[in-house]
Amino acid sequence: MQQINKPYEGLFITVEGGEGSGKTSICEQLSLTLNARGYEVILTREPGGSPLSEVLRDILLNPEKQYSIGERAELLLFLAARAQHIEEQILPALRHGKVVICDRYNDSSIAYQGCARHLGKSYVEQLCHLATEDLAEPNCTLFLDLDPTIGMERVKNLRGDQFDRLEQEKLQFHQEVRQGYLHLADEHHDRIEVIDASLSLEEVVGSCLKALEPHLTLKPVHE
Ligand code: T5A
Repeated sequence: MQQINKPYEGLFITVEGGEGSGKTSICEQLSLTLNARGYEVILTREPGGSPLSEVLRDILLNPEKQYSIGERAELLLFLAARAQHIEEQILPALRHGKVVICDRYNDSSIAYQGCARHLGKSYVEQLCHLATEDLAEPNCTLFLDLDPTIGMERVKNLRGDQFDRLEQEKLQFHQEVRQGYLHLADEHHDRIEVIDASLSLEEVVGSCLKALEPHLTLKPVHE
């Protein structure tokens, strides 16, 4: 298969982190700020972001155990959701020169399925390449680093005991997710910015904008 190197003009930003690390809040704030600065921004999420991918999201996150999902099936479902998302949403937006902010992407699969589920980092990386054909590689990834105890406490304060299927995993699982991310950040320090997510939301937004500044070389659509 022909590999195309960055066949688009847009800017691809991904936001990563454990449960309750503040990704959704940060993605919304960044979208508002960049929009106000004249960029055309698409805010999207994984799993999800396209009609099929949202159906797969429901299957993957549903805490009611009407069916079991094995570890490999879980990985492949996340990747199927991503393959459709990239084709239908991410790539067209990047080709139109837009800024795409995506709440989770390949690094989530590597940290959760590769590291915390122990499927193996390089095995998951290879399957991520297969699913995305390397068509869109993030220009910058913001990893919101937070102690999982604090993250789960935030989720609990927000939603009570209504945890989704992955949030129901033990603390050890979430600690392994964090370690997985930290290894990735070490390995890809040119792409992944580690952001201290224990600070106030305002401060975290500030750190994220500072990290993004060097990448904001696109010409704003409106001044
Ligand atoms: N997954 C996903 C995989 O296993 N493999 C994959 O390949 C992919 C793509 C997705 C799940 O799927 C897994 C990972 C996840 O388990 P999701 O619903 O998208 O599930 O869940 P999360 O992405 O984890 O989102 P959460 O809702 O759990 O948390 P967020 O988005 O990180 O946090 P947010 O912004 O909703 O904030 C949570 C609470 O904290 C507060 C907010 O106001 C909110 O109440 N908050 C702060 N409080 C204090 N200080 C701050 N700095 C705060 N920032 C936010």
